[in-house]
Amino acid sequence: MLKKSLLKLACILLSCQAFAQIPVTTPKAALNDFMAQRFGMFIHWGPVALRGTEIGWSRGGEVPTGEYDNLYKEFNPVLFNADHWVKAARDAGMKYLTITAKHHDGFCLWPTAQTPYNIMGSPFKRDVVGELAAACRKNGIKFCIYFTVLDWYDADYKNDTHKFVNKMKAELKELITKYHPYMLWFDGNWEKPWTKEYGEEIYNYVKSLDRNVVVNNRLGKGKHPELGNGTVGDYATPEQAIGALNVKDPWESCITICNQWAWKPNDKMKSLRQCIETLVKVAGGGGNLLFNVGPMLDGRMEARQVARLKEMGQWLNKYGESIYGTMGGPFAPDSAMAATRKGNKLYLHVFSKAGQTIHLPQLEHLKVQKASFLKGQPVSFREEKEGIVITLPAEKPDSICSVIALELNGNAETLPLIKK
Ligand code: FHN
Repeated sequence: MLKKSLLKLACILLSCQAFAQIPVTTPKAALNDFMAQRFGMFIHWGPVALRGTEIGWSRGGEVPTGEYDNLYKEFNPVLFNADHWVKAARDAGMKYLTITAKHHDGFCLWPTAQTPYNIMGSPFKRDVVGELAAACRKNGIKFCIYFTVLDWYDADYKNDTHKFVNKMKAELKELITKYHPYMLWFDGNWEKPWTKEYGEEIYNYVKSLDRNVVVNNRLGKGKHPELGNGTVGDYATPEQAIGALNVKDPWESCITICNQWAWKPNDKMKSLRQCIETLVKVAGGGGNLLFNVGPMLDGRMEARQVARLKEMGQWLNKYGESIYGTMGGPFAPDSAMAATRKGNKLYLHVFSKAGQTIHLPQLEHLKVQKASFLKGQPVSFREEKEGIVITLPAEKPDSICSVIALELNGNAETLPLIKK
């Protein structure tokens, strides 16, 4: 009797929820899992690689519109090998990979039924999105998709946005049901045709197809680096910048390894120091880093970019414990160091700029019990009234970023943010 009435009550509650249209959101567990990944690969690629100019933005500029829109007829990147791209991500210590399935130029890297302007219309005739999804699954990398809501190729985007949004839903249904992305990276929300209401409509549609897929904050009309008014989506996306220290809201900085998002011959590439300091400062702020490479017109990634990523992976092989699955803070990153924490460990990432002595404020209710380089020698420290003084040896383990692990007498994640 009781079981029957409980079942009846559950049905009533469920129908109330449906009736009340309580917005469906991404489960916290899915977002926490995403933030624990810390480091992903962003890939901007398409027929524009034939010209080495910026994807989308060079259409009608450096590349006349008519020429740009016909590049796909020459696009035949025969050296494309999804396993090689995924290996480059894995060797870098990256845990997820995000491909521009469709950028603002409207070209689709998968065999969509919604427009002939897709990879099957090129001499290449291979499902790039599908091959990458399979390679990611095979190699334990989480597969993610970049999808623009802004489309400079499809006239319906401006002239019949309602029809355009229905086409977008059909494209998203193909992408979600065929490739099961872990995360969706929307983009292009700043132009007039797009509204917050369209963003909410697409977010709810995506959630109806996959409740757990993580969605960035570029479906609404809010600002990218924060979650606030106008936001539609799960996490903030500061761009080409290290996000502000924030351990409350999820966020991910997207930054290029070179200057351009898409491949550019002889583009300036970041030094290893810049790459490692960027990753460490983002993690120290509590965020993820989505680090972008632009593959070449023949389908290969530049050897120098792959080599740089591999060097980042070698650093992470040694010190990844202080990056993956950690919480940012409790101090804001600065030019000398960045801090992360996990359980009773507080990790100090000390850049070569730091002097021989590090001064930290008191850690509120916690004390340092032990200090050593991560997987290395003990480090001398003393607790004073004003705070903690750490004396570094002249020789540090790493010329770019040495990691000190402070073992505390309690959970470091309980510390509030502390001004240094
Ligand atoms: O216009 C795009 C740009 O091409 C690139 O895709 C970046 C990546 O975050 N997003 C837009 C600029 O904010």
